[in-house]
Amino acid sequence: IKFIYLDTPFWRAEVGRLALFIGGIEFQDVRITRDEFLRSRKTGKLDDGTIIPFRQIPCLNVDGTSINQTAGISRFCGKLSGLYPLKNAINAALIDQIIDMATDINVLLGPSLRERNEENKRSMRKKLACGLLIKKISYLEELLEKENETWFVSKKITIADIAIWRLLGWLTSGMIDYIPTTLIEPFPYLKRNFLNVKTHPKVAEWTKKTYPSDYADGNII
Ligand SMILES: N[C@@H](CCC(=O)N[C@@H](CS)C(=O)NCC(=O)O)C(=O)O
Repeated sequence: IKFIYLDTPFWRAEVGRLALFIGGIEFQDVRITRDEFLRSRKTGKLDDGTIIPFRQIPCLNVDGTSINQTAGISRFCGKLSGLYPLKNAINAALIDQIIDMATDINVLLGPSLRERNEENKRSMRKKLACGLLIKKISYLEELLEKENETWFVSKKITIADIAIWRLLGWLTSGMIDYIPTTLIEPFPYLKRNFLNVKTHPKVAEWTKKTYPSDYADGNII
């Protein structure tokens, strides 16, 4: 298995990479440069010829077959590693709704990530941070609070928890200007979920071996 993405701990890639790592599944952690990514967007291939079907990343290559789309890749890696149910359809759907919510939240940021005018960017992000973005995050808090739960589904870590951990880590990292690092301060359940993922022994082992010690994993304490 080859897992293809940029050299960053972005949620779209970390869900699959970490699931494989936690499950002890051997894989090649292929981290391409931005230049190679831009070339692949034109050609539909990496420099070594690996196909990128939708010219997007992450991309998984399994025995020569290339697969795009974060949610499907995450499920595939989760199934191999025991972090996504093989038989329990309801729990599977409950995990799916979280992964798709991570996508929705990510997509909310899209326009401001592409905006070049600093003032426009500031006003778009300020609006998000006290509008739709915080609303959607509060719905995630509601899910955990309603069940008085630490984990999103099935009382143990799944790909849903990993996705939200990295997404919130990214949002609160201070790397996205005008999105406050205190964004999830009002949400005790999400904070507990975040810290539980972060301190999970295999997650801690992965971040220690993969990233520098000053890696921006989010400002949640
Ligand atoms: N729907 C895709 C979107 C992935 C995506 O937006 N990836 C970015 C890099 S983080 C990308 O490849 N953008 C180029 C494009 O969408 O054409 C997924 O869920 O994986």
